[in-house]
Amino acid sequence: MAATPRDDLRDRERAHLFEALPGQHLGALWRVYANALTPEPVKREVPHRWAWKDLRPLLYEAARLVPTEEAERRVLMLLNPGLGGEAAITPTLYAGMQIILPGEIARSHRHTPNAIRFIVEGEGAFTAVNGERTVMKPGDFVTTPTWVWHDHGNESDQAVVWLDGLDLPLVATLSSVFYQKYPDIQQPVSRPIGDSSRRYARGFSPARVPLPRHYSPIVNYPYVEAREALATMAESDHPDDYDGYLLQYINPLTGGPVLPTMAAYLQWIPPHSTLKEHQHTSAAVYLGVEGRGVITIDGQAYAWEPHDVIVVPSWCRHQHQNPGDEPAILFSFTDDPVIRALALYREAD
Ligand code: 1HN
Repeated sequence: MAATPRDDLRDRERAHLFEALPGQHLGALWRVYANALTPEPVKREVPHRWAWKDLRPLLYEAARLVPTEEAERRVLMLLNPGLGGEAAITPTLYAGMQIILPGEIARSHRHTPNAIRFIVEGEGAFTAVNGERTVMKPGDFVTTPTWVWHDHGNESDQAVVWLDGLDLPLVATLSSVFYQKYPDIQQPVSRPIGDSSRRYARGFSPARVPLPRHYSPIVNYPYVEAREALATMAESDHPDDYDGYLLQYINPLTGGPVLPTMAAYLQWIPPHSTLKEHQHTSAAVYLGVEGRGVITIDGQAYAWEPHDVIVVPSWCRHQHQNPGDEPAILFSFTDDPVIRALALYREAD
């Protein structure tokens, strides 16, 4: 049908309207509706692997060139290639590799983002959390919850490297980042080594004292203990279809995740196994610990070795494989508690 003069007039008036909107910080929903409401998640973040053999030399070079006096934390951030250089590995999670040399101190501070660490190599550095120092070994899992004073030091004779995981992108999106420096470089030691484990990690908890329950009171979950739990499961249980043997680090006060925003796991993929593929709305950051394996993400295979990091974004189909003769052990942290708290958790196979 030919356009009538009336249609022409309306088109010109519409064009005027659309031009007037941006100047008033207004927008026409109907023109972007299909972008905003998609049948399934549309994401900027992509799957990616950071190979330890490529990352390691750059981290040690950073350690040689930049002292901790210049860098409050000497960290190479793992930047998701889809997120345009934002300090984020997914829209909710941050990850980085931190190195601390013998004699160095990473000064004391506190912030609202929660943090976890998983020790990659080297032994004998400590993290101090609320007056308690914990000396860290490879495979140890350490928590520094929201707003607790924390600093690191290395009184050993070797470099120590760990993976940092934070909920910083989420906390920043929620406009809730607060940060303070401790008045001194290090916080004073006010509790003995092992204090929190002896109080909380053995099936007891001090009674008649108010305890914050939204995060785990345990500072260090030693690798030997987590590995022993997994080996015990692998000896007696049937593996899970998707995750093999999956052990969660828990807050003993609730039985739930260690932190309000992040869950952490150690996982055992049995030798010669191909697990089932699935997808879910929580995102995961994996770190190879022992053995070798493959994570296939949306059809692309990412082989991993110890200390490689692989990100599986939300709603990506993924599948674990261990073609080798030895168990393949992976550490991971996820934003699962956030997704579940908001009733957004979905899973499909
Ligand atoms: C932080 O405080 C640490 O305490 C590591 O070791 C990484 C990344 C962003 C913001 C704060 C640490 C961090 C961080």
